[in-house]
Amino acid sequence: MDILLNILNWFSQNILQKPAFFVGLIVLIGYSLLKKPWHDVFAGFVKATVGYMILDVAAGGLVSTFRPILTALNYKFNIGAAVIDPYFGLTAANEKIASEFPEFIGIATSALLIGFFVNVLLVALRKITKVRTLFITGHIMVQQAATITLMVLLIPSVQKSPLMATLTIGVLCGLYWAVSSNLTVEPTQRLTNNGGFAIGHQQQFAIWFTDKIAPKLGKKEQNLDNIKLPTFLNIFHDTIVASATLMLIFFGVILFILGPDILSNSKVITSGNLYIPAKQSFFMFVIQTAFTFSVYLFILMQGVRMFVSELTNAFQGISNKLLPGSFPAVDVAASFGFGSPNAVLFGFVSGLIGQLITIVLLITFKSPILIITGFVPVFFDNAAIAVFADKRGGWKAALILSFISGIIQVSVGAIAVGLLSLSGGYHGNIDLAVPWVPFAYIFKHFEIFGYILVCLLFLLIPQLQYRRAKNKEAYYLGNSNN
Ligand code: ASC
Repeated sequence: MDILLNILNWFSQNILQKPAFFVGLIVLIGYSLLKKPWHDVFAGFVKATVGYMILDVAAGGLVSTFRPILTALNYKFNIGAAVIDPYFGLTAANEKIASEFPEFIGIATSALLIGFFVNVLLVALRKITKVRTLFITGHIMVQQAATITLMVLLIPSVQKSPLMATLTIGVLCGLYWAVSSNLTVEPTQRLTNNGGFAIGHQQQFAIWFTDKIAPKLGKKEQNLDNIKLPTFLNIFHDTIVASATLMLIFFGVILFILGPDILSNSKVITSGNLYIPAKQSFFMFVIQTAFTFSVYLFILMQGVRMFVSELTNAFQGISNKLLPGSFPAVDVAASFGFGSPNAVLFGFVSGLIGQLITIVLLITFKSPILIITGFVPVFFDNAAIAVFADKRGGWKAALILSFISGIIQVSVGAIAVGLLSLSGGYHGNIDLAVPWVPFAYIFKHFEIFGYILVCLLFLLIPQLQYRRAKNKEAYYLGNSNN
């Protein structure tokens, strides 16, 4: 038993929570099953792992450069509030568990493993469950397991025993990972022209909704690539030019409002890459910071291209031989390389405006809970929503849906902070607003029956998806017309 536990722990810490190696391992297994020569198997493993590590570098760089700017804005305007960002949310959730439920420390990690195996089981039984996707984004699973732990602990009977808590949380996480990513199969196949992967991140419900509603909000022909710009504005069809210019205006204004004193104050900027080297002019610092955005965006796309192409080829081995008709559900950034490149920026800016307006409203109406924009949700969620929306309903759909998402992230984030009595932060990503905050209310009011109800709802969703699929055989192939 001990040996088994040690193996599971090793797997969880070194593979499951390190998605680069997880993706590498899947490629290795996939190519081996396809009976590729060993040197191709090795090359695929290296390219997929390194590609994912490149994506990590870029995502980490974006987060560590731009998150402190938002924190500094909070300092300048003296808003003592919760930051909606999964890393702040993870810290806040862990602190709350440590102070109020000390005997439950560490259960989120065991729940994570249970959740993963529940997901594998649901895919293995896909003929019955209709679930086709395996969620493999480990760093996200860690964050979500912590937040979901707090939600499930709203149920008094779960608070009685750590074992009961671990099982209930694990099963619920597994159901969410499997079912939510399964919802993104068709939207992602449409976006990527049958790219062979799904999304396993923090906005699967939002992507499904976007894919359904976007065609009603605008015309797909009027997408961001097709917009006719006056000749000189054509330079903005280039992502590097567009992102650098936009960020120069956008963060330029914010950085000038903050000024060099705050930005070089080590008490305010406590983490990340952002600091003003003593000899650099503030003006040049602003330009450099804004351009850094384009650098990371470019790196991100490069990494995505590398690992996605290996993963999609290799997964054919797994979906032909091991788990027929299954898809890997990966980081949402993988979708950024498809559709219009400018949709990423467009969604970010539109979502941010939605968030800022809502924050001003919270302040104006003297809300007891204030929220501060966190970089991860406002960028990754809204960029993804715009990419999917633009593909199906053009720029209008992208604008409207990422704007609404910004409003929901802040307003429902504030409700979550109150409900879970958190201090310092909340997870903030769109799925952790809707449907998760309503679910948390259901747990609070209907207790264990509420829990059972939510589990049943999760089991029902793929059944409905299957029933509505026009072509049942193609359902397992992720046919984009379904
Ligand atoms: C998240 C999160 C990250 C980023 C990254 C995007 O939600 O926690 O680190 O998005 O996964 O590529």
